[in-house]
Amino acid sequence: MPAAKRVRKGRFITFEGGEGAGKSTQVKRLVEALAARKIETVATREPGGSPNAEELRKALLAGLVAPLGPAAEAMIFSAARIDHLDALIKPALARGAYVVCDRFADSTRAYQGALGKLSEDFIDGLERVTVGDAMPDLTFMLDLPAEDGLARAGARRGNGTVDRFEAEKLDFHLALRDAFKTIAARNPQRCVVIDASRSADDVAADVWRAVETRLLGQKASS
Ligand code: T5A
Repeated sequence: MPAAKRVRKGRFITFEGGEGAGKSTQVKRLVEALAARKIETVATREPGGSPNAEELRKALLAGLVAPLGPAAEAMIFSAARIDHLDALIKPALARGAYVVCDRFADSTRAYQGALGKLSEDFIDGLERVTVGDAMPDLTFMLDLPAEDGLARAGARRGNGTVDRFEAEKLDFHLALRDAFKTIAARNPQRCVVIDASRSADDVAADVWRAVETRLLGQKASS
């Protein structure tokens, strides 16, 4: 007998982009807008989002996995993702909630895949076994010049220490922007590129328009 088709009652939305692009700000804004419509919404983030994945986040952002190379780093980000999906994302979607996540699999494809020079086959395979059919319904790529994003992240951090990825050189962040744009161009049905150099209000308005057009009012798909 064929396996029963998984029914996704909720909707899965992710925000992607470089450092300081405004992802956390927009996750909060979207959650507030959905809550105002009385839609159950779960805000979460990667790496992290579940207790086990938050432990792995500490090691990843402290740079403890970096010496093992980008392939190992991609696998640890993916291990955290498996737990996050099982413990939080899939149960929330199954009960009909909207899940809004700050970074997801596209970050592995951009940071470890494109910037770490891993092969597309490696990343495709890893994504398939990690995420399977749980890819987002809608992904916002917040796009702005790398220098501006790093300046925003720096201003917010104040005198605190930079994490493993913020510490990379400017060339890394310039290439990262291109990597996210490439992902968006290859997945136009899922990804919306938003000019994130504008005010948070303008960005939030574009995000909401896309959510209304692409998700609200549609019937949940399988
Ligand atoms: N990573 C992650 C991988 O390498 N592989 C993976 O698979 C995954 C999942 C996570 C790191 O891990 C890497 C990528 C990352 O380097 P993190 O601490 O979660 O690290 O950091 P980021 O995701 O980069 O998030 P940041 O906190 O740096 O930036 P955000 O969330 O994009 O930006 P936000 O909203 O915090 O805003 C930054 C500042 O700018 C202001 C805010 O008030 C804040 O002060 N701001 C604006 N200012 C002007 N105009 C706007 N429109 C603004 N929007 C926000």
